[in-house]
Amino acid sequence: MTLYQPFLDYAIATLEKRLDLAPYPIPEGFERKGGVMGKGKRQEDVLTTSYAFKSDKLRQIRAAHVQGGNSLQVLNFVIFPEPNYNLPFFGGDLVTLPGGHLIALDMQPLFHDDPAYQEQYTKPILPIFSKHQEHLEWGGDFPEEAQQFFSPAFIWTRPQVNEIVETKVFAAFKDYLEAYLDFVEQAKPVTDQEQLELILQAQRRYVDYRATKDPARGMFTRLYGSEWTEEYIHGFLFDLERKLPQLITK
Ligand code: DBV
Repeated sequence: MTLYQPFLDYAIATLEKRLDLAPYPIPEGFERKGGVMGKGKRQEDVLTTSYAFKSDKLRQIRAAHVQGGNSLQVLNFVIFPEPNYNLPFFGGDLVTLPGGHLIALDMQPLFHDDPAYQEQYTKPILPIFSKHQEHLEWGGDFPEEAQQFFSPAFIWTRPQVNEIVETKVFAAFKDYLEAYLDFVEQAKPVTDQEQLELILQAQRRYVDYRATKDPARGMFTRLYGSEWTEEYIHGFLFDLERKLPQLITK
């Protein structure tokens, strides 16, 4: 059992329990990909597996799970709502590298500086945030241009030991996912044309940023080459632009 497998199992079980899930297509060749990292004695087999679902309100729920031994484990788990809901994105980036763990967990807002938006989607989770933040020290610097994509309830931490990931981070992950699904349950479709345009614009900005700045690009390119990597990023991990034609005519 690798470090983030319980997170993935919990997420899928919870989604199945709380939503009417349907499969979301994973392009051929991207469901499962093996590779090798490092050289000689340090050589490690690395396996990347992908998971994807949708529901009536959630356009794409997807996970990328990278398993490459003790010093390379990643679970990147993101939920992209249908663009006729003002729901935030659920964003989890759980990363273990030779230098240690790096954990990002948030409900990433569409509208960063909008008090009404924060009232709706940040205020209700502040108690959960405070409870977990107590056990998870702030992780320090992160890219300034990324700040606009995070909420005031952003959990960002670099735990020193596996045990913190297995206990405190896992507890936060569970609470955030449950709270997110509460938001999904309550969400009502937006019909105002102007609002719809703002939502789509905000979704595109977010997805474009993440596709362009994907911090995993280097790792994937070393493992699987740049052709596979670019297709994985634009055709699966952050695929909104490719799906726009279908969305607009819906
Ligand atoms: N990150 C992804 C995807 C990954 C992934 C799809 C499938 O978006 C993994 C894999 N994240 C990943 C890896 C690293 C990070 C780091 C492998 C380490 C990169 C390295 O050090 O070589 C949050 N993830 C990070 C960092 C941040 C995030 C801030 C540190 C990168 C840095 O300091 O430059 N999550 C990430 C992020 C956003 C987000 C930038 C922006 C909206 O939601």
